[in-house]
Amino acid sequence: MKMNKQTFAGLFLVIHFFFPLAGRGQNPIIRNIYTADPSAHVWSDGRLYVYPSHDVDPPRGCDLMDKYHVFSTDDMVHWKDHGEILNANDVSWGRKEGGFMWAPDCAYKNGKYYFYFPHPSGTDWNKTWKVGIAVSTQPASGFVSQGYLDLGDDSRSMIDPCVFVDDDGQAYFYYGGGGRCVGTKLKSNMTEIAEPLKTMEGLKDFHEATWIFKRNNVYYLTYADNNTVNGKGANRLNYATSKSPLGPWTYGGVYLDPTSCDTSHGSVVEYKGQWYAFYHNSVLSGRGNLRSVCVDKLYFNKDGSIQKVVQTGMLSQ
Ligand code: FUB
Repeated sequence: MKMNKQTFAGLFLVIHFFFPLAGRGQNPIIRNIYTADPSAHVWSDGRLYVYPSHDVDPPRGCDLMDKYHVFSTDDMVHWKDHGEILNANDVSWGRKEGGFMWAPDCAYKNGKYYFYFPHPSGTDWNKTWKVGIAVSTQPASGFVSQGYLDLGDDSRSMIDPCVFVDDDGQAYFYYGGGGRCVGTKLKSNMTEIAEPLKTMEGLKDFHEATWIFKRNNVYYLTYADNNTVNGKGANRLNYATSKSPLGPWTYGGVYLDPTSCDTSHGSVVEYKGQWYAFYHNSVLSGRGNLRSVCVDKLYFNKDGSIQKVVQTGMLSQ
């Protein structure tokens, strides 16, 4: 079929109206809004979904982060922005001033997607954290805020929930703060913990950003440390391994060097036979609190140890 310029332009607009593209493969992969703290999952429709948090321009620390978008791809090149799935205004129990929608995660069980997000319930945000839950039957729309996990008093300074569903269907919940990472089993309703929270032993210099994945029957726990360079935050991503999802863990080392942000936060996932490390940097904005999600290939050595990720996103600095 022959196309004149007008037909081509019309087709381009129609395609982009129905399939808005957030990025086209080069790091940072998401360029239409600022995003951080990517949690990546592959769901049964064969697409890879990223659940990040959203940095607001101009930033005030991480205070103004007020909503979540979801992104997906089927080729690691073209990224679709599915739009906003949850806003601080939707959270009935949340602090009245809003903001502080920090690093989330999503899990799938029995036909439902469970979206877990840290959010304070009070004005004194740093002492009132809770882990909210929103549920949907779709991976990137229709989420309805449901309340929060009952995690006891300990939870008030804990952030960055991570939910890992093992091959046998058992789900595990993790989060952290104050130098401590804790985890436990979730009940099959995905909204209650089944046992008391347990400290994850064996981690070195844990700060935040827990992520769990499994490879060759080995569990990996990745997290951000407290690293500084010249007195400035320059967190790195570390990993530890275990034969059990709740540890004890054997420290493995740093797999992602500082990314140009003071914070670091990532996830690791296998897609179409290749392992990937998701993380954020600040190369688009030049500002540590206006972050952008990146992805690079991740490689393992024969003994299961993780090779240092080559950050191709840094090339565009
Ligand atoms: O994005 C807000 C907070 O910064 C996250 O919860 C932490 O992991 C850090 O990336």
